Amino acid sequence: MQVVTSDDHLKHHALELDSTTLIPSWETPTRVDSVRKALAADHPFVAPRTLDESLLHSVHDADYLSFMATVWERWAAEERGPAAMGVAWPSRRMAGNRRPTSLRGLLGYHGFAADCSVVADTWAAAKISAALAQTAAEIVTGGERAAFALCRPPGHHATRDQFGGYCYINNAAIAVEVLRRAGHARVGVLDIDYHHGNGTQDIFYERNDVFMTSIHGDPAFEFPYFTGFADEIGSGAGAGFTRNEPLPAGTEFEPWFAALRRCLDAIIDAGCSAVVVSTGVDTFTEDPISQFRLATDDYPAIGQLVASAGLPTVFIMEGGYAVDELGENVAGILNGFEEATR
Ligand code: SP5
Ligand code: ZN
Repeated sequence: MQVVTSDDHLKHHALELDSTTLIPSWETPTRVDSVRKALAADHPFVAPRTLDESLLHSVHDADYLSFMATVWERWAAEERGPAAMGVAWPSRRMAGNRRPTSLRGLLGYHGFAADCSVVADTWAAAKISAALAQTAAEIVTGGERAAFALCRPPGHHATRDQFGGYCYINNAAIAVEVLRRAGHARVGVLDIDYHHGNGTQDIFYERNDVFMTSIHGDPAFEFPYFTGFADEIGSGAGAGFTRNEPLPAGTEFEPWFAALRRCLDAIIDAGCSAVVVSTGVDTFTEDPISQFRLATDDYPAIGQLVASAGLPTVFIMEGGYAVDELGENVAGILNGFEEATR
């Protein structure tokens, strides 16, 4: 399977508020090395094509995009330290709809979590990451059965107008848009990252041309805390086109895989003609920030099941923070998929 990858992510490494300490983010540049090392022998690496900026505008609001393009310049001009981040967010008992003009105000308005910040090279890296997703989707619309975008930074937490959860541009949504423009009338999203794909859900919540599914740590105990409950099913034209599978801490492979079957069946039943897999492997038992118990040996079966749907498939890298085993776990999914399609 072609793997779309680039070195342009390397200078992006944000700071995150972990408990009470600002630390170098768990979402590290070394993650890409781990995945490349595990894929190099069996999969060709290809470079990204030029980003089609109109895709960014399909997925994100114009005022968000213009803020993100200039936030670092503004932050540096005010000399406020190594990473730009919010300190206050418009929340339930505030009016909240007025877009601020101050830098601190905008950082709160266009962000939603203190696990995420902007450094000098963040926006450049995020745009290349989106180009990786675009390219993988174009490889698939060009006739390949599947492709993998080794995206970094990840994307599934980024909403129409907010960064957070280590995500700035929603790469999975970019891939969906490429597939939609190429004529796929309805696209399925299978979000298997340990965390709820709140951004992807937000972007497609009122649409019936995208069937969004997510399996994740129950927001009753896990980030992002406020979305991903089973009763979130879409609204308006999109009612019935979102499916959430929140699962308890300590979930083992068998119940997790049963949820995956339900999600894939729902995507097939909805008549989707292509699928985007938000491929997080922070479901791994040794992941340092997560609480599911999948083993390295479990990942090939995931790829096999996805392949059984018989659909053109775009795999997008999301989370996974056990860096030493990250590559092997991703390779398990991709190799399982390929073995099933051979
Ligand atoms: C793409 C993705 O997987 N984003 C995940 C963002 C989760 N951020 C909140 C993590 C909180 C981690 N606290 C763990 C404490 C361990 N010492
Ligand atoms: Zn995650």
